[in-house]
Amino acid sequence: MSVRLAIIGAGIMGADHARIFAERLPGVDLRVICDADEARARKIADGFGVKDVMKDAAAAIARSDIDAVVVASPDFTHSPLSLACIAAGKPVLCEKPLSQSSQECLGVMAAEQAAGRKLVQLGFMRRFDQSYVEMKAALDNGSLGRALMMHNFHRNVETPGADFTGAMAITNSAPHEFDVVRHVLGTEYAAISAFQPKRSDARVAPVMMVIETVDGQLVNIEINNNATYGYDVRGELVGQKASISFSGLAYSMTDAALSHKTAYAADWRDRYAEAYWRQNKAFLHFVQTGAFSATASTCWDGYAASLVAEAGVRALHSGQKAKVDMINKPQFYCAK
Ligand code: ISE
Repeated sequence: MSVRLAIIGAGIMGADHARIFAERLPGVDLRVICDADEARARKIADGFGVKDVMKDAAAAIARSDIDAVVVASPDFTHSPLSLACIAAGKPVLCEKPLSQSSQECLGVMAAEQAAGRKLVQLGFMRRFDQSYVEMKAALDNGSLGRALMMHNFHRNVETPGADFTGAMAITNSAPHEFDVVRHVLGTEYAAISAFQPKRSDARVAPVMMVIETVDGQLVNIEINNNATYGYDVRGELVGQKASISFSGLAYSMTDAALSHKTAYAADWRDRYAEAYWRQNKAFLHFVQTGAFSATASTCWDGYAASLVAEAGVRALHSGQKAKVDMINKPQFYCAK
């Protein structure tokens, strides 16, 4: 039986999810594209042979011929729409972040626990990227020894708008690192510091963060939303015995004029194409079998990312190290 799917949000990520489900994942009947801007929804629907477009997300979620939902609308809608999916008993693949408010994340966690089963898979796709898969495996199989430090660079060509701020680098971009670093290290965070260098123009400067884990490891994260030259994500995990690192993906290299060149992706969709596909495949499997992926992020992970982001913004604004005070992990989220 095909999974009858609705996608809410017809922006960059809604379009990308539609393409992945329509072209790369058999077993999906993509029925509805929903967006407040109907013309935008229609454009995607026509591109992938989807019959229905809708403007009302709640009505799309409630449809009796929809089994599962993808939420790819603006960040502030993620948590209310996830709550609507939980109330309807429908699995949802919700784009990151679950919410920019840890309090709101707790509300979604409470609703999910009351429903008695996991329904929200959070779209932190980097967990499925081969670079992090290999990094985690190297740590888990003991070849690195104890993890000491993890270095992370995350650079975008430019901000989506001129109103992008340093705080937004922490709440919108850094959650990928906040999530995947916890996942790779298998730990939680204790404190965060955040700083910005000065640019010579009015564009938002990079944000440099240092996180201390509860196990005494150090993690640094550079978010540069105006790197200009390309989409570039790098990482290195330094262990007591060895270190493992990764940089961009390159399928080809050009040697010419006394130089050696590889290209950068323009944004995250190309760089993480395989990770998105693996993530969405895991979601489909979850909808079909009820088995929640052991790799995927839950609402608990969404809460953890949002809590450290809030502390990061406090640290950036105050210039002081901020503590990350988590609630105890509910038993519900302990076994996947
Ligand atoms: C964007 O919202 C994403 O989620 C991308 O994956 C990330 O690389 C980018 O920095 C964010 O702004």
